[in-house]
Amino acid sequence: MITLLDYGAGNVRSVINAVERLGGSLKLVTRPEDILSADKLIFPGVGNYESMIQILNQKNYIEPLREYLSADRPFFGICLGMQALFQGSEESVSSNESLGFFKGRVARFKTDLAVPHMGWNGINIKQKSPLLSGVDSDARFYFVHSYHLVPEDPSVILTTTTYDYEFVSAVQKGNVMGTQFHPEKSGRVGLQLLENFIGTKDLHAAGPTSIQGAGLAKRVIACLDVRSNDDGDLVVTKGDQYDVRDKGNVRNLGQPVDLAKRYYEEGADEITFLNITGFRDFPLKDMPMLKVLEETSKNVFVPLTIGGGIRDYTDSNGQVYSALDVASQYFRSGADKISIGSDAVEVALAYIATGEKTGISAIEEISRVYGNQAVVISIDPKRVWVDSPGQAGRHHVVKPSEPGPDGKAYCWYQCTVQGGRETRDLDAVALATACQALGAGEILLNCIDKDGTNSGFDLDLINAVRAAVSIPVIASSGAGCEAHFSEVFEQTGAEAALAAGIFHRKEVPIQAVKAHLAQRGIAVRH
Ligand code: 1PR
Repeated sequence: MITLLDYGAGNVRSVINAVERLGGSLKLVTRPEDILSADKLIFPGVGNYESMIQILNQKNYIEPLREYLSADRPFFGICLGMQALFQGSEESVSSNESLGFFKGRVARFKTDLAVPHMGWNGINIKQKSPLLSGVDSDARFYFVHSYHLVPEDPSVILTTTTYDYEFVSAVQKGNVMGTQFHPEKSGRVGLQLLENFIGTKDLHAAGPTSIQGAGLAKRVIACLDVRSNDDGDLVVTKGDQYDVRDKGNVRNLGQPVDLAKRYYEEGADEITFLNITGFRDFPLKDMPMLKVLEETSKNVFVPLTIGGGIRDYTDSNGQVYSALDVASQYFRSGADKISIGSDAVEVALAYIATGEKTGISAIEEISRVYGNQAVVISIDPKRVWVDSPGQAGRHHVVKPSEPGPDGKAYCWYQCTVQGGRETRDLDAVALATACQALGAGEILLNCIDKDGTNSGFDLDLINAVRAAVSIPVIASSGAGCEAHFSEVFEQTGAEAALAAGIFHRKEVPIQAVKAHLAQRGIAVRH
């Protein structure tokens, strides 16, 4: 029996699903006594260190956890759950006590690379531990974090990982261990690691070793635009420049749960669902979408993002729901990240106008509770062509290699809301910058002009936004062949590339994209 410590934030459903997939039975900690009666304890943590430690203190979990750990009983901390084992974090400003089982602290990444460190990275193994049995040297795991461990005692280091510099990515002392990466989100190899923890009686490491691992991979993401068709069935659809109707009917390219499972099996590094009519239908009434997430997360062990309709909402009875309520429901149903489109534009406009953070916008509230890494901003810009940069006013202008209509040489990228139906006086670079300042952790950068055209990503747009922010950027819209992926990774700093149409229509399999990237010397996860 596995006992799971759920302190109420983040996506514990993924861990539950992974343990159940491995045939394990699971019990949740609901009282401090449950900790001491556990046979094996898993502590998954996502989000903010400070709020995690606060909750552990409020629930009186600190003392029983210390007692459990000091008796060398099997413990597996994931991400924040591992960080809690140390004496404190730069993320925490209060004097709340952490577990202090290991000496050392948790520090923020100091790098010019994008932070959070997000994606599939390798591990350099330093101890012969049964936890890592069956893990190949070229294995990659899913990381998502802005802070990393700085242990005082080098003998507790189980693995390190390189992100600009080498940092400690897993620790172990006796039966107590933890990983910065998320095994429950790391596909087959992650399940192997969890199985090792669950199924191995003696987990003690058998001495030092030195096995060099792989480096960070570029991510290939499959995107599923989901909406109800005219018969009321929830289907995966796909637009041409956001027009999802063909001869008047909503295109139906398959069932969301089936397609997500297919892409997971074919090697997608992440799956993104966009509930494209979420701006007009209240998502918490749209239970099928929550079901889609629940079902998908039972079979798909890579990160899931969900977007559409994340905003404050008042229903017909006057009941008020905050964007945080909507997001929380999505996280409980199996999402690892949420994506905000229309609401982010309105919030950014207000922030730019006043220069003040309200502290209650969707971006701020959700990132405060679930962490920046859980908040993606989906940008839906359209090109506006001008003769000269001066005609674009204060907007960020680029000079694309090909001129636009009527020979106009410059363009800026105007933000839209409601799936491109309305425009706002805001450009994509300004939106991305404002959202980062408000606490967003990643940018999903679409381009309406390119969407569904199979003509390649908009490299000018991606370069402009990438240069303006220090959070990861996902290039999206226009992928038509394998070479478009190498082009975007070779000519821009995008951390990930997303495609929809070519995968749905089976024109280019995900494996073919990855094989092509590997051939070009671009690191990918196989
Ligand atoms: O505004 O917070 O409710 O979120 C709505 C979300 O739905 C936004 O993320 C917005 O991008 C998305 N959306 C709204 N309408 C459409 C539409 O197509 N009519 N889909 C839409 C946008 C997503 C793209 C697409 C890529 C790749 N499509 O990410 O998947 O362009 O396509 P391709 O590879 O076939 O070129 P809110």
